Amino acid sequence: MSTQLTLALSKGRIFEETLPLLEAAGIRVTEDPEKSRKLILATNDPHVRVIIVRASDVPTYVQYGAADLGVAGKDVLHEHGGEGLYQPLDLDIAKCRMSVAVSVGFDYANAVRQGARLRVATKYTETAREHFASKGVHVDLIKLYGSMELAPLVGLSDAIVDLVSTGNTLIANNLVEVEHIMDISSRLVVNQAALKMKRERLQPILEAFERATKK
Ligand code: PRT
Ligand code: MG
Repeated sequence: MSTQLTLALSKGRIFEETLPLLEAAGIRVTEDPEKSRKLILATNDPHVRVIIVRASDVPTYVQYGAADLGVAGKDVLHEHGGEGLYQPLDLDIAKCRMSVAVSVGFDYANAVRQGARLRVATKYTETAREHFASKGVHVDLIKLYGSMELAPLVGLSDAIVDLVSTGNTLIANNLVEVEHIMDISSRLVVNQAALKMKRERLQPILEAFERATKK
């Protein structure tokens, strides 16, 4: 069986937190993405390679079959929509929460009560749209690609929708969390065609990940 498997990961926390799961499947990545500029990394298993892509691009690579499997946050999957993806496992890694935050001193509850139209800056426009629609809050969404925390400080928006982990970034920028939208962790995603065509190669990895996740 000469089938190759390609695993899509993003640098940073997802890569770091996926390593122990790979280890449980007997797979060791033999290069460090923080040191190497290579985007395709070899492993000790000649049938498995790792590609390094932006976190928000992982579902796209897997959807189109350029990667057979990948690891992506629920935040990213929710925005992508999950088309063409099989999501067999919540890996319980890279955990955080998605929240609404405003500047200290902005009376969010009152603004909502008064039916004010809120300007909300976020990278997560789909999730934000759904959240505010479900609450009946009228919003103008402003799409940003990073550093959402800055938006309320310079008057770009009244609120942000962003990920919060320790809460230190909010504190450092005089922001407060006013609503919890959802808990976030990362999931294993598998290309639906690969699941059928490469089942023999994929199955042991899925099983090892599942065992390691339950520990
Ligand atoms: O950084 P880049 O623009 O390339 O992409 P990315 O930010 O999407 O990737 P990365 O690697 O930073 O995050 C990958 C995944 O990790 C995300 O999709 C989430 O599912 C998950 N994750 C877990 C987080 C965090 N925790 C997190 N704290 N992603 C981002 N953050 C950021 C957050 O956006 C905020 O700016 O960290 C800051 C808040 O952290 P605290 O600890 O100060 O609250
Ligand atoms: Mg980041």
